[in-house]
Amino acid sequence: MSAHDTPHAMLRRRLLAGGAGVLASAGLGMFGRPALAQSSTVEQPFVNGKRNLLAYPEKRPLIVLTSRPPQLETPFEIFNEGIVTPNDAFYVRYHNAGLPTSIDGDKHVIKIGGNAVGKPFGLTVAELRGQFNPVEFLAVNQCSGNGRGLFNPRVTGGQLANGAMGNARWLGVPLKDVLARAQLKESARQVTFNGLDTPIMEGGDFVKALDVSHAMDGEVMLAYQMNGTDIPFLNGFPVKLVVPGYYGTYWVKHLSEIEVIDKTFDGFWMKPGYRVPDNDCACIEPGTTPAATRPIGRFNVRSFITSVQDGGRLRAGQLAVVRGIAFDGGQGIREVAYSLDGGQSWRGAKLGADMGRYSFREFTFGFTPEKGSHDLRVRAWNRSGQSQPMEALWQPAGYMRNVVESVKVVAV
Ligand SMILES: Nc1nc2c(c(=O)[nH]1)N[C@H]1C(S)=C(S)[C@@H](COP(=O)(O)O)O[C@H]1N2
Ligand SMILES: [Mo]
Repeated sequence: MSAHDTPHAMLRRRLLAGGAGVLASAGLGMFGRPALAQSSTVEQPFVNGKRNLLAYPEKRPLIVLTSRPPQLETPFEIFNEGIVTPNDAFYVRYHNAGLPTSIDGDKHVIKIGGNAVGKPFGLTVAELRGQFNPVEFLAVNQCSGNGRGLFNPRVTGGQLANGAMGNARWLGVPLKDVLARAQLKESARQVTFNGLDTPIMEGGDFVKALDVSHAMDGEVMLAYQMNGTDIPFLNGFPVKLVVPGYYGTYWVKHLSEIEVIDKTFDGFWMKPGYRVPDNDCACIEPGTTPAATRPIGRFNVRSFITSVQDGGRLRAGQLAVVRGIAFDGGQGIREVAYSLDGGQSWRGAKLGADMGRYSFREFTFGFTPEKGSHDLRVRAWNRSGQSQPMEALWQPAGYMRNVVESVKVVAV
């Protein structure tokens, strides 16, 4: 696809290719017109929370935070559709506005190099698919700032409710197997990851880094499929780094360059970007400054009711089956408790099938509400006993929210 194509021509080609059942390449008219006809608005659960819903290419209508680059949040009720988040509903997050508009999904090359490899090489996505043994697992991708709009005191940054997360089935190749071909030197300390998107001004290219031991753990994956099909363009087509249990910031999209280096990488998005207070809670008192920071890491424990939302209604005197999801950074969920009285008393919820320790875990509980209002809360524990705070923790970047949320419902 040439740079002269209009957004509409690009979109048409993608749709035509899809119709023929061949998706060798994909293109998006990124700054073309999303489906305005389907536009409507939603009210997010914080002050100044009115947002547009728009359907971008390959997406159903999602909540728009910014349109250039596209930043889209999943409407929360979608998490009640099932344990796997559909591709067309999966949230979208970019930092820089220079997005690729056309990528050949087979010929796209990932360059592997850096000063700590013995043998640099290039790998096409076709080779990635054909020359390695694939692995597949479910894993949650969650933005560090998921729930940032709910911080009190408020903080700057994308004002997200809790829809900047999703659970998908990732198919790809362990990064370890690809790096093995590059002959890492003794000096190897970190591995950096870059994608095709670029900043529109000097500096600020989105590059992330993992320690070599993490990159080589056999779980970090170069994914080329999401939920049994090509990764949607806006989620990183044709290949995305999957870092199970870790915040989405490390899950580099349109992955094009991997470098193994002999020092700790300190590019902007590792330092000062995406750091948390270096203490047990990754939190500080509002208005203070952290004494030291570290790069953000694994998810903490979270749980959500999905079958009814705050302000929702139930039928008085009738059994309500309440459903939800829980997840953590990779230990797996051991227990979910629920409270019908704002957190004063708790009982055990019933856990659904274990779909792997990086996946959402479903839970359910039943109760027959009396007429009036009820403050429902859920709280999860992972297999090492970590849980969620009853009072929200605070930090200046608005990362890692995991308070026990309150869902107030009225039974009528
Ligand atoms: N190339 C590229 N990859 C990226 C980013 C980006 O700006 N550029 N943002 C990261 C962040 S902060 C998040 S939360 C996830 C979001 O993944 P998604 O857009 O597929 O939902 O992508 C990550 N990977
Ligand atoms: Mo993010």
